[in-house]
Amino acid sequence: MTLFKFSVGPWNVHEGADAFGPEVRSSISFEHKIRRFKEIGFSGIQFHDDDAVPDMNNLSEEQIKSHARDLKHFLDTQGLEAEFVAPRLWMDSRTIDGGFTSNSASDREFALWRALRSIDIAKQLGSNKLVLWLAREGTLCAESKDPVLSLHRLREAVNAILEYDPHIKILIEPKPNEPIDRSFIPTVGHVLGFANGTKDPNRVGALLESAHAVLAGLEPALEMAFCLAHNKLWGVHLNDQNGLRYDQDKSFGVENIRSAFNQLKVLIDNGYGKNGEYIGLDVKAMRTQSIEESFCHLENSLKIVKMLESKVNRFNKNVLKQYQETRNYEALEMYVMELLLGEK
Ligand code: XLS
Ligand code: MG
Repeated sequence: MTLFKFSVGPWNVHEGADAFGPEVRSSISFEHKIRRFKEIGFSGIQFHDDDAVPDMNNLSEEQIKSHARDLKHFLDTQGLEAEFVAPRLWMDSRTIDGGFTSNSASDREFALWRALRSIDIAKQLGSNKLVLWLAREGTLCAESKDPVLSLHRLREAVNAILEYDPHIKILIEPKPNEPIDRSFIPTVGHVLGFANGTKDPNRVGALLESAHAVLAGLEPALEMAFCLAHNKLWGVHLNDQNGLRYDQDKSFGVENIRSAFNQLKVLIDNGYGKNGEYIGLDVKAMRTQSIEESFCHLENSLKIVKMLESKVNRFNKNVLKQYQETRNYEALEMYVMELLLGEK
């Protein structure tokens, strides 16, 4: 039996706003969320920089660090650790047109400032992982940015981040679209290619989110496999997604249980977690959910992970071998179906 460590972010319990309607639940305090996460079975917390240090734009670098130290103390008292910090480069008026790839030099400077402060925060929290979800690093109007220049700008920013701290590892979380129309780094294949052009490719890897791979028309399990084959799968965000629609962040496995099974299978078969990697969940409650039930999607996702983990452990390698030898993949497929449907 594997002993995965699980992580989650405060944004995964939210007030229910979507692109077409305002908030429908009142806010739950940060401390309450963190305590509930622990009770539910999480041991790691994922942070955006301003989840960790609210109002950081108006604080000095020293104040930011000191706030982060207080947070570390709180996490310690709860027996939790910080998995990573990610600069939130999509909410500020200075990142409307992207951060690192904005056409405006002062906007790019702001984006780098936030990334470096995220490292300061991560270090105070005892983490060496910086996640870059490149939310607006792409275009709304295809001709608005020079795509080659933009990738050079992104590389410059990543190099500056690598230089700032010799121990920091950068996990790029790709997504093909939303909130932008087209992303400059849409898949983990792009991440790994891009990593090779940076100053220290050994410190630039990937975080794969299931839904983001589906949005790119790809199979999340194979995207994970691609990174694992390169020793570059440093984080995962398990969730689910109904095809090429808006980003749904559904509970893990609720749309495509076979794909969810294969995601866990590739992680377990390849020893994911042995270097301390977390199984992160990036799921959101439906808008219809009441505030009293606004942690259900997290409990459900964890339960589904564990149920599928036991299916992976029951997957019979001898049966597999036999069907591989006879090339009877119809039988293999039926075996998997029966396993998933509880007949094996
Ligand atoms: C959004 C992303 C985001 C990142 C963290 O689509 O998944 O939640 O995981 O910045
Ligand atoms: Mg994510």
